[in-house]
Amino acid sequence: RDASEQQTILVTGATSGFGRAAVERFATAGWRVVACGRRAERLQALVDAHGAERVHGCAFDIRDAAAMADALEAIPAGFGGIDVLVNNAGLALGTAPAQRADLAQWRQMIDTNVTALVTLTHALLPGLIARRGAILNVSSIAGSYPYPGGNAYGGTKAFVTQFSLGLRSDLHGTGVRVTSIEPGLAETEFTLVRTGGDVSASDALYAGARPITAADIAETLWWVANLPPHLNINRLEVMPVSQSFAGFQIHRD
Ligand code: NDP
Ligand code: 8X3
Repeated sequence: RDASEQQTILVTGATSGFGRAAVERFATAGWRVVACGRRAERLQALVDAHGAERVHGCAFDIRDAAAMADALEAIPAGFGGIDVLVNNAGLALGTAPAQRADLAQWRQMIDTNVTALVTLTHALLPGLIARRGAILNVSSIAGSYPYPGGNAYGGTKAFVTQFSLGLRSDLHGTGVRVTSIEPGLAETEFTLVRTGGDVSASDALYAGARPITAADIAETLWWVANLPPHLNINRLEVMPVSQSFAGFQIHRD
């Protein structure tokens, strides 16, 4: 592909946080963006800000495979095929230890972070291969480093990372690039969602920590997507300087 050719990126979870910042970053730079999420009014705001020829909003619940297929079908022809897929939609629900966790919350995390991600990837793979495109999966440090209360959420992100590496292996020779982006502490609506809307818990977590911002991750996605085509970032772990590692816990009788 000619480097000057306009490209199309599909971003899931585009109504908030990393996804919305990525839409802003790529649309402002002249890419066509397919922006997905449930909150239609937020998608419309992105369309209004950048123009319908630049941003197309797809409002659907990513856990609904039929709605996903309809939304993909409805992408205007003018957007062409998808060159870059950003699998970003996702969530953590709850911080309770496994023995007190809510099974419905576990299932929602798996349905969203894992099942929907593989469903969308499966649907778009033929086109991505034809276009020698790229898949950028938003995983998390929670997929590598366990912490109390991280249980199923960490499990979903370990899946996202390992699935990314497996895709890399399967796509060998196709020219398709695959990256697992693994952010640490980042201030978005993530903690509001995790805590069921507890503003003070969210504010307390980020206070004084200078966390990663949504714009930081949008810039990371931009960098990865615009590398020379012979380079692949396999995994990229990003933390704020304020965050690092702590030790194991030891229980004594
Ligand atoms: P936000 O809560 O700000 O954004 C999450 C996005 O996911 C929203 O746009 C939301 O859209 C979308 N989403 C959630 N459920 C669904 C669904 N069922 N159908 C469609 N879209 C859905 O959080 P972040 O920006 O922080 O999260 C983005 C990704 O980054 C997630 O995968 C998260 O796990 C990951 N991550 C976050 C970190 C952090 O500390 N913030 C660190 C590491 C990774 P809507 O509600 O409109 O449907
Ligand atoms: C979000 C980062 O450490 O809160 O994936 O799980 S963490």
